[in-house]
Formats: sequence, C-alpha cells, structure tokens
Amino acid sequence: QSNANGSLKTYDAHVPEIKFTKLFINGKFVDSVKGRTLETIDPRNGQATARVAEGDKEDVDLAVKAARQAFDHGPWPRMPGYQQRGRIMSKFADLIEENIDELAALDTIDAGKLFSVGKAQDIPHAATMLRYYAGAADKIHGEVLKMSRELHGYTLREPVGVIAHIIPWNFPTAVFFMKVAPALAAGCTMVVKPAEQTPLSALFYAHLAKKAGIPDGVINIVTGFGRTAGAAISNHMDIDMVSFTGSTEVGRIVMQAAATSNLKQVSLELGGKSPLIIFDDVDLDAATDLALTGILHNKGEICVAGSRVYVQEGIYEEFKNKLVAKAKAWPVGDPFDPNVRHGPQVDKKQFEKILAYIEHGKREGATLLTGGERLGTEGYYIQPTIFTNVKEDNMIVKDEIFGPIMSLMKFKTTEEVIKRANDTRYGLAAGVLTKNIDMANTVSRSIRAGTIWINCYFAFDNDCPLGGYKMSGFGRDFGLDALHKYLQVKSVVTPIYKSPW
Ligand code: TXE
Repeated sequence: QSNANGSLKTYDAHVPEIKFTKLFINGKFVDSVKGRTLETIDPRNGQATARVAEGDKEDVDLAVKAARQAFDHGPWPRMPGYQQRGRIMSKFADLIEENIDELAALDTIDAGKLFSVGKAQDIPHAATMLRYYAGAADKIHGEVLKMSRELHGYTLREPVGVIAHIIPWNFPTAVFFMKVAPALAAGCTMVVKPAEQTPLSALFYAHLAKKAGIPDGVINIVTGFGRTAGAAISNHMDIDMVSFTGSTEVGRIVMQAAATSNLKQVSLELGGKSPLIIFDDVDLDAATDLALTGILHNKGEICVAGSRVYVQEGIYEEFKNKLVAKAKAWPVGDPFDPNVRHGPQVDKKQFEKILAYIEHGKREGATLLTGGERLGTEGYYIQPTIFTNVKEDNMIVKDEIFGPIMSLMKFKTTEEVIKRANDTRYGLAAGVLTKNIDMANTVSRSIRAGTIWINCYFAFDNDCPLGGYKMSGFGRDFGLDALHKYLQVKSVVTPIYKSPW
C-alpha cells in the first residue's frame, strides 16, 4: 500500500488456479476452430496470467447455432416460469455463493478490481440478481385489451430469441449478470462475449450454469476480441438482439452492423460524464467522502463515475481543501490488500489513455490540485487526481476518461449549474447533494440523465433501472425494464360473437 511513488507490496498468495480457459459452446468447453489463444494480463504487474481461447467468426457461428437450436427446440423457453426456470436460476445463484472467493480473485487478477469489494459486492450481487429475476420468471404476462370493436384482444410477452451480450472489462461479473439473468428469466438463449481483458470469471460462470442444470446451448461463451468475435456477433444474420455495454464509439459500430445485417434489436449502455452537484447547505465531511467515492470507486472505471463535480461558491474553498487532503490519503495499492481502496487500471491501453488526458489537462491550463502521476514502477497504478480551474469545453471535462480523474468546478446559482451539468453529449447519471427538497426535486427533473441520485451516489438496486439518455445509449439494465427488454409483445385477436368482417 502506498500513497507516494515507490514499490507496492504484492499479495500473490491470493492468486487462484485458473481452471477454465476454453470457449463454452453447447454445454462443452472447446478450443477455438482456428486453435488460437489470447493472453490475459495481471494489471498489478503487466505479466501474463493465462492463455484463453480466442474465438472468431467460425466460433460465433457455432455458438449461435447452439443457441438457436436451444431456443427453437430446447426446453428452456418452454419451461414453466418459477417451477423450472426460476429454480434452476436459484441453484445457479447458490453455486456462485459457494465460490465467492475464487470468483472475486479471478476478477481481481483480470481487471485489478478490489478483492474485498468483489467478495462483498460484485459476486454476491450476481447471486441476488439471479434470484431477483428467478422470482420474476413466473410473472411474465400480457394484458387484456379494451378493443374498439367486437373483438377480444390480448397480448402475450414472448422471449425475443437468441441474444448476444457484449460485455466490457470494468465489471466482468456485474455486467454479465445484469444481462444474462433477465434474459434467462425471459426464456431467451444466448451467446456472451466477455471483454478480451477479462474473460476468466465468465468461463467459470459457464461451468456453474451447467452444474445448476441450465440446458446445453442456453448460455454459450465466446471469448475473443471485439474487432473479430464482437464484429461477427453484430453482423450475424441469426441473432435476434445484441445487448452491448462499452464505448460510445463501438456502440455506434454495433448499431450500424445491426442495421446492415438482419436489423437485430439493439440495446446500448455507453459512456458517461456524470455531474455531481453539491449545494452549500451540505455536511462537508459526508459530501467530500461521497464526491471522492464517486470518482475513485473501481479506480474511476465505471460508466456512472461522478467525474464533473460542481460545488456552490459559499463552501467551495473549504470543500476543495478537505477533498484534496482526503485524496492524498486515499490508499492505493495491490487490490488484494484489504486496506487498499484503489487498485491498478485494467490494462496498458487504459493506463496510457488516462495519463494522456492528465497531460492534456495540464496543457489546457487546468490547475492540478493533487495526483497526476503513475504510482510505483510496475503495473498500471495512477494517483487519485483532481483538476480545478477547468473550462466547460476542456477535453478533460467533455470526454469520458474512465480513470481516477475529477474536474472540480464552482457555481453560483441553480439555474447556472443545471445548464452546465446538461452541457454534455452524455446522459447516464447525476448526483445532487442538498438538504433543500425543492432544490433536489428541481435539479432531478431538469437533468437529462437516466439515473439521479439525491444525497447518495452509486445507489444501485436490482429493482432500479439503469441506462442512458442522449449518447449514453438506450435500453435499460436492472429492474423489470430489463426483463421486458428480452421479451416481445405478441397481440392475439379473436371475434367475440360474430365475425366483424
Ligand atoms: O471499450 P470497447 P474499450 C469506455 C471508456 C473506455 C473506452 C474504451 O471510456 O476508456 O470505452 O474502452 C467489444 N464490434 N467504456 O476500448 O472497445 C470489446 O471486445 C463488437 C465504457 O475497452 O467498447 C468488449 O467486449 N464488439 C464502458 C466491449 O466491446 C466490439 C465500459 C467493450 O469494449 C467491437 C467499457 C466491435 N467492433 C469502456 N470492438 C461502460 N459503458 O461502462 C470492441 N468490442
């Protein structure tokens, strides 16, 4: 653990044995057709941890074939809700809980995520997501319609079909289950492509899914790169929907490919640049803690990070001083160390992208209050970094950096801060801290974003939909909205007593 440059203590005793490295297709672990593999890297030191099968178009084809067969002819979409689908999903959840330590450790060596947080949050949360949607599996129903003629009409909600989930590296477990769990409950079958940086836990989940009794072909995992395996998915002619979480740039490519192939449905959860608005009636200690967590949780690699912090002028100086003191004391280091709150960035590319933004911020004339450097000499650690004296059109304020970099800004009036907070192409989330309920309500209604947190941040819940406005995408994860995303409405109509024709 360290807050200054120097060598970081490492905790290699926690590194688990890696048991699953092949593609999972039709209930079996198999090599890729071309026999290629890709290397996974431990971001704590940049060293290789495993070689995992590198799937490509041929492998995606096989996985889609298995998922199509399981959807068209298999038992999964036809099983009665809770009695069967839900019970198997609950068993899957139990198996996850039996393997929490190993799963959390896999995400730590793949993504640099805190082991303590994986154990306490990400992995147990995967189990609760499965149980939440297992409980909804027998509550999928349509409506009886009030038709305007002598017709009896009702709707059915049927599974969309074969779904492809494209997963990013920042939450290898959470995003996997926020997509897979509702799709399973809906009765869909699927192909999952984890990010190339973080494939290990997904393959373990495939093993547990099979053990829980999920029939072959329902969940298929193709590990591989975006430009090959990912592109094969978005261009595929036999996938009914692609559910994507990742960058806005790739989201656009996925949507274009969907349009030019089979017009598959698309759901996109993309980047963000979320504002956190702090009025001058707040408790300074609590507010500085929340603001720091808002940008440093998961080392800033979270789509809803509160990366633009607006503080009202009356408390600005005091807030700034407290914030900087706390940032300097923030424990950064090996993510297996239980006292550490901030591990390495996911990979070299992300590490270099963040450092380049820091340099850009300096060149644009922003004032660096703290941080701004890499930490240690190996691995991808970056100091918690706070800039102030930034302008709304600076790149560090406009772009999603996806790292531990905060832009701290001062504001005077509510009207002014709403305008500035909305001056972004993104619209994923926002936070507002104040004791004044009128102010909180005014800001909540005025910010164009999919989630607003009042006097809290990162208050996720299985029941609470998450998704974007504007260029942060469309479609929702979590909640019953996510279940409905994987269902489509069929209308059934019959004459009541005589044919109206
Ligand atoms: O994302 P990509 P990258 C943002 C964040 C980050 C930036 C770049 O700002 O710095 O994106 O990260 C797959 N067809 N977010 O380059 O490429 C890829 O294999 C189909 C925000 O890693 O979007 C991986 O599985 N798929 C975000 C997934 O897309 C393709 C989370 C995401 O990778 C593809 C991650 C293609 N042509 C990054 N190219 C969030 N919303 O939370 C890549 N992929």
